[in-house]
Amino acid sequence: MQRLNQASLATLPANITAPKYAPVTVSSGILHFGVGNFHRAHQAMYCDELLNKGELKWGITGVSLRSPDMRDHLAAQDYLYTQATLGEQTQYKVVGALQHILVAPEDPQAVLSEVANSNIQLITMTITEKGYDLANGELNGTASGVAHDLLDLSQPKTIYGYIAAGLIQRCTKQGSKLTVLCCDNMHAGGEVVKAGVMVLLNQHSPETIAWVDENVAFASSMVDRVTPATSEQLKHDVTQALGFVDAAPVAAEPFTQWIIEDNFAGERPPFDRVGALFVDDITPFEKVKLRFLNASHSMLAAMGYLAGDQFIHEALRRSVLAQFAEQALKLNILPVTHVPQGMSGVTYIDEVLARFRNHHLPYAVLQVGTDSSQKIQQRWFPATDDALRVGRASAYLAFAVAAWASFIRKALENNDLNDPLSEALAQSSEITNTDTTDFATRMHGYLRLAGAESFDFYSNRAFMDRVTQCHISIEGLGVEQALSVDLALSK
Ligand code: CS2
Repeated sequence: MQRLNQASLATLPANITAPKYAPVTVSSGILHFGVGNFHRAHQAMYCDELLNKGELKWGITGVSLRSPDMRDHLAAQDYLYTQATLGEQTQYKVVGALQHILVAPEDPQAVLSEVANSNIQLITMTITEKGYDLANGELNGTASGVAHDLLDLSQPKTIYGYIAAGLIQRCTKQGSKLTVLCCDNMHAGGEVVKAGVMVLLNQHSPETIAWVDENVAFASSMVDRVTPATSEQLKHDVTQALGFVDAAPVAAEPFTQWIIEDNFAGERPPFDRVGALFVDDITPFEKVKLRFLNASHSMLAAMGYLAGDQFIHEALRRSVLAQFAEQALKLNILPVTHVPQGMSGVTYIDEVLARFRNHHLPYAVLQVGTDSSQKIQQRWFPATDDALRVGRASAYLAFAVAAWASFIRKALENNDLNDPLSEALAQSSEITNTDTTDFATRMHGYLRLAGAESFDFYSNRAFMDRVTQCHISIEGLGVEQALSVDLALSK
């Protein structure tokens, strides 16, 4: 069978949606770092719709910061790929928004030239939490990439390095204004990126800073669409449906949402024409997403793994876990979380859990469990501090933290842990006895690595004692049984 490419568009079956625009007419106004599945099923879909509406300058040049794999797959099919929407019905759409992919380690200068290119009005990124190299919420100057970029910016290693070095060139050329927009599940991602870029500019080119202040905006956004890793089954199904081989299709749920901080310096792509929302204050939207959707995802991932589930929807079939997730959000997190006007917290929570039940779109607990040391500091810790500060209930959050510690221990034991800190976590795991002090020591070790020391709950004796008790109970009884006997949860 032939490979999907431009020539195949003319002969696709009628039920497959294809680009309405001619690819040669499209130019890239966007440079995107991190061309993974999430980007391809989210932002690229919004761009694809813009292109369909004749907004032809919002094609995307992608940058892979590490692996050439995505470039290799997509270059062989003219950067076209299929997005499968998996719900009650299945829909296939061939997407043409990606124009090209640069692999940064192969040619760092090509990436810098794009950052400096005045046709690029918007730089976006989905590089996952660990891509930001933070420690306790601050730029980690000892992380190898950051340390490298602090010494030498000629061949950057980090997102901060690529943007800073590219901005130095853009400033020298007196290039056009530009917006840098974070599209990861991060609190105040725009500010995080700005802070890192400024550290590097201070070090290497302080004279560029005034130009950046004047010409570059750093913005945040709330992104949402459940997008699993591509399975062999999906490749097979897509190839059957198209009649052409697609080596890199991507599946996603029907739901999609993108709320963008309206803080642009360059031209603002009209994403509001295709369903995105521009808002002045992004913070409440970020909080709601992280504290409800991502928080419960991480809870279900840890607890589902402990119960023996492979997928999130399976964990939700266990009534104790389903009830836990719902109550944790409604009883512990909602009371301390400001929900934007016009939005109902309870409805949002119910809808999120209904989306997670979508069995047409299996989402692996180990995918959510990936990099959990970087995720829970965004998803659970701020709400936990808020609950303790105002004396509200926090028993579910304590149980979740304890379950996470058990998840780390068990995943290490099974060789399942995929985490940038897995070596350090493994060292913290080495306890000889199994009395309460040892359990507590191990758990504190894990939590320190996950950045807990910069949160108040970590020094709250009563809360941490409770976490330890829950951890011991989970280790002894298993997660479901531990939940059923945990009296504090019924209070
Ligand atoms: C998930 C997210 O894998 C994970 O950690 O919680 O990727 C989640 O699916 C998306 O944020 C949904 O928008």
